[in-house]
Amino acid sequence: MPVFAAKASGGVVVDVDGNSFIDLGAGIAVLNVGSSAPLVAAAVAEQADAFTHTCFQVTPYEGYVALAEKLNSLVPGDLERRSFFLNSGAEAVENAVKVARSATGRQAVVAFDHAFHGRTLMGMSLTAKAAPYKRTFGPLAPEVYRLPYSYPYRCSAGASYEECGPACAEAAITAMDRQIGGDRIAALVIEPVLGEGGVIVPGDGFLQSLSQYCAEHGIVFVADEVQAGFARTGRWFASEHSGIVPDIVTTAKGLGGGMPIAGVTGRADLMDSVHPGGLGSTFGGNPVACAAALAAIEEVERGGLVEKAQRIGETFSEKLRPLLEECQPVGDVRVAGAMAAVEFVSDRGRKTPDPAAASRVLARCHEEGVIALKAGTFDNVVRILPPLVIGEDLLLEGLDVIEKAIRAV
Ligand code: PLZ
Repeated sequence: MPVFAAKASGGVVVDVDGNSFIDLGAGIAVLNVGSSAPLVAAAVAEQADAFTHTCFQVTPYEGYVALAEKLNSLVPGDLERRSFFLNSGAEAVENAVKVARSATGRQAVVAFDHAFHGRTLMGMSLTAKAAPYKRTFGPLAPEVYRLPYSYPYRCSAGASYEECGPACAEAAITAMDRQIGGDRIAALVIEPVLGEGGVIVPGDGFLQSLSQYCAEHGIVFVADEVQAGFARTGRWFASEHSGIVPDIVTTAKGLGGGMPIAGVTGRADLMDSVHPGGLGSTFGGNPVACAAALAAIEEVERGGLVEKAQRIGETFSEKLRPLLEECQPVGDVRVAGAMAAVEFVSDRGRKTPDPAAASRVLARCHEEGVIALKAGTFDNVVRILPPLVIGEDLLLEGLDVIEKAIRAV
């Protein structure tokens, strides 16, 4: 948007000309605790006053250790865990793959249709969409295999909404068995809810079957929780909805309360298997970013933001689901807690993607002062990701604008 930010708080961005915008994008799912959360702002100021950097692998500091312990206890499952920190989601995914390869002595990595995992070499190789992410940037990393993701609205196995989960899991498992070889696969990297792919919630049973296959074949199951994690979907981690226990969880975005930090939290035996000095980063787990992350976790806990995300999801469903009945270009409405999407089609029967409709809706929202985001492999999805601290009135006001824009289109 041609809008330069001057100040932001509580779900409102004020630009340099004094215009206010309702923020339903949260800086792409980063500002879960808001753009100027009091505990985060205070922790950043206090840490910056004490010291801004040492490099953890030169002279360590307590904030890093405290954050690692906190994440170890927060990720799903009752396993002994280790965490280390980097600067971006892409780096977290890269490092999860390094750990998995080193721990298993295998090379193949499995990723899924419609996935987004970052813009570094391994990140873009794991990412599904060619343009704009891979075009002109090759060659890509070898030994990356792509399998179907359960996308119930467009099930690639041709199954119904209810049957898509088991059908796509079977297709993916057959491909792992027959085309790659389960014993060659180091890691399966998957978003438990697709973010950039268009807020796609996989069908029941999909993640469970894949997780079980990984356990049986010694494959490291990496849940990329960069976008769907950190309370966004109404649980601390989106993996919890299906009851799976990932071997490694990657985090970023919401983790730092707006400061750049990413985490790799994995099973202790996998993480400890890597040789000393094999993993590292100058800035990773920067003390100011660690202080911000600890404060952001406290904001989520004190503010009841996990429950708040569930309530936002209910509001989304009430406001957006009726559009499915009433508006011809709306093909699908998806809600995962405080993560929602409206998918546009020009022909409901054929489900022909209508990217122009999504663009028109977004342009209208922007004109009316609401920030929302584009998503989807076909560029035909409007994605809504408010800060979890947003007030109910403001959220409804923003959703009214989106609803009117959809009806107008
Ligand atoms: N994994 C699941 O959603 C980042 C991309 C913004 P970084 N998504 C926003 C853009 O256009 O580059 C993302 C994600 C998932 C990894 C990443 C990568 O995180 O912090 O952007 O590197």
